[in-house]
Amino acid sequence: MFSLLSGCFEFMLRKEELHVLVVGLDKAGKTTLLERLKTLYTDVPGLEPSQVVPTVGLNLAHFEALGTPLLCWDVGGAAGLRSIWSKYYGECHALVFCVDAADRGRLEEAKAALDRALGDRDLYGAPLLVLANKHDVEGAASPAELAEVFGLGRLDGRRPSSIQAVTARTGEGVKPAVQWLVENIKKSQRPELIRRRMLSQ
Ligand code: G3D
Ligand code: MG
Repeated sequence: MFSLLSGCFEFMLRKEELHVLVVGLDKAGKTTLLERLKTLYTDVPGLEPSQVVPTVGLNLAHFEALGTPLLCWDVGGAAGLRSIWSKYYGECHALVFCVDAADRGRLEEAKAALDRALGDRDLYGAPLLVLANKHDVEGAASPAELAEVFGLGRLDGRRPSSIQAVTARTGEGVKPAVQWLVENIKKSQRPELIRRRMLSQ
């Protein structure tokens, strides 16, 4: 009886893990970002950028930030793999869309991939964080430029969104981005929505 009660108590006090899906075109820097998250937030350093290889399956980063456990997935971004993204939409609390801001030649392709993702109703209400990665490269597009290209101002008010410059290779800008994610997921209706969906299954 005691173990049952203590088990229930532990369950009630357990901190909810936030699930963040990281997508974007191939070579945008998603895996480098995940490895940087491990280095910044855990005792086990992630891979150095030179050790990162193109993603075929799925990469995971599990860490705690601002007292909150987070699980980030990075799904491959090559054209043939993008159809897999939607399999994870229903389970994620937020979407991170990673962009190679230095590759202006692929911004329209990135916009098309982002538009397709945002049109999926399984992502309803999920906060969107667009990362303008490779900020270290001279001439990389600024967050303001990307916001213009992606038309982020037109998003409906039920989806909190932000666009932030980061350098996944060095970790610059990553901690403020994680802070935005944690704060905005908690403020959003998404945790409650996912909880209800899980209970009804
Ligand atoms: P992906 O997982 O989105 O496909 P990767 O992308 O993490 O594999 O990164 C693709 C390439 O971009 C890698 O270079 C990686 O080092 C580089 N990259 C990632 N983040 C940054 C960054 O912040 N700045 C710069 N300058 N480069 C970055 P290679 O040469 O291995 O292809
Ligand atoms: Mg990858």
